[in-house]
Amino acid sequence: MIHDQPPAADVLPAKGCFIDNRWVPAVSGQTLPVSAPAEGRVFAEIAAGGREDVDRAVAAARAAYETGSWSRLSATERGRLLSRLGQLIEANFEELVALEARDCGKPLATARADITATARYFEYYGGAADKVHGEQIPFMNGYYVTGEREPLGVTGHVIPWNYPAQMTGRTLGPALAMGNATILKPAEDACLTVLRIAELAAEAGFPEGAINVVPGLGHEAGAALSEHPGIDFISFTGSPQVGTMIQTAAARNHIGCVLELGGKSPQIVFDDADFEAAVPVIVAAIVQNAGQTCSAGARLLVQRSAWDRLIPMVVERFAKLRAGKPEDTPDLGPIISAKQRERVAGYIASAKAAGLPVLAEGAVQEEAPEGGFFVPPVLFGPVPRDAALACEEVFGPVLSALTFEDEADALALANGTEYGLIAGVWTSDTARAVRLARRLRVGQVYVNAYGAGGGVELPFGGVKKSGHGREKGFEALYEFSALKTVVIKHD
Ligand code: TXE
Repeated sequence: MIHDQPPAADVLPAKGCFIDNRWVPAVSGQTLPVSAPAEGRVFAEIAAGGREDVDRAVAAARAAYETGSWSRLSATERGRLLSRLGQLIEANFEELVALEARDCGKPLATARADITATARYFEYYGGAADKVHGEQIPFMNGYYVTGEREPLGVTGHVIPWNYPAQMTGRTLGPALAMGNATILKPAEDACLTVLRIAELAAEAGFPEGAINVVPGLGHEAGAALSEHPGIDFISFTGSPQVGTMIQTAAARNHIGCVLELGGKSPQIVFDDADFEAAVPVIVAAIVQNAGQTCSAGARLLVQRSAWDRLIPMVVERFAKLRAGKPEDTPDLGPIISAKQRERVAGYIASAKAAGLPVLAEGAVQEEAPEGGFFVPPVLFGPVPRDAALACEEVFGPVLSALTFEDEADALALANGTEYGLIAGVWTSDTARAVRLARRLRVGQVYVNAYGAGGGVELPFGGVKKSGHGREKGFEALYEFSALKTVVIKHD
């Protein structure tokens, strides 16, 4: 739905596209409505950016890169600006929390954790900017050889709606730290904090063109950015289907990309595990952000000999879960949109129709607004290995419990989906934990813990259909830079 009429009085008006540190309306003059998921009604509008807006943003970033207004600032100066942005995010904490909670429907506690992490991303990459050292390479006598890390140039970033603020810090932080000029296409379903962070970046003193944001639809602004011949690299987080398009476009332009495409991550529980410690983490890892987390622990793999002891503990906790609106301290919020709610509810309905046993079902709080996009959380089990719920990403609060016999079976089951993002192993046998950590085909393994993506410092990304490349941690600084070898003959 595209608007070209002024918004209603209680609807936040569109700010525009953020190009060269200024808000400019989309060239088309059109806007998009944004719904508050807990209320099920439009509460804001954003610019409907398109091809021409992306052209302008790429030109602005290219200028910041080529003139050196951004790319040739010293690494220390870039780091200071990133740290200042982190401080401004903290200074505007409550405003950003309220905006993120309303835009995504997240419980306030989750929004607080998200904005804290967002500030931390800028702080971390601010500190890291001048600590990426080159190297000196031993070579033939008479030669002095160095390997130097250079920015890639102009980087494109397409992010989803599940963690708009965090994802902005995660992807822009390392790209900017290395001296790239950036264009971000946030998701049309939720991006108000992203737009606010762009304003704060201008306030922090980032030069024009270093950070540009073009909101809009995926097949318009997103496609225009990913296909643009003026970008040098693209980072994408979203669905595997769109990931394929992004990588295809990148291949046509002969540029690199990093893709983070979700998962069906397992929590593997052996009969020697500490169940008391495991159960709260297992439940939290599927209801965090209403299950709309790429690294949600969506498969609970339970050793057959542990099933009768573990499952009642999970059921007891799961049945108490309540979905509700951000202010009512619910265990989980709504799904992001009517479309995504249909998708999640569709998985639940098909599983029930196929006769999959429901072990526990949570509820929606009575105070939750009528039109909100709520789905009560459901625990299914035992789920057959070939069921859709055992293999496909639902992206909602649906936990599938499956059984396994022994370590070899657990490994085969855990590695047996098309995805490979993260995994949790619960056991008191350290040798077994190490063997599994080495053999699980994923990007992160947690032992007796589960991080749902983990901290800012931990490199993150997948294998197989979960994508490739790494963001977060120091590794992202290498992802957003290129190594240049310089050979100097001195004798
Ligand atoms: O994703 P899309 P959707 C998975 C999850 C979810 C499913 C669909 O399983 O149920 O994907 O979600 C932009 N060219 N994940 O439809 O469409 C879009 O505007 C360029 C997992 O929301 O991939 C948005 O900014 N860009 C995931 C971003 O891509 C395009 C998080 C993601 O949207 C585009 C989200 C195009 N042609 C969904 N089409 C994770 N890994 O965390 C869309 N976009």
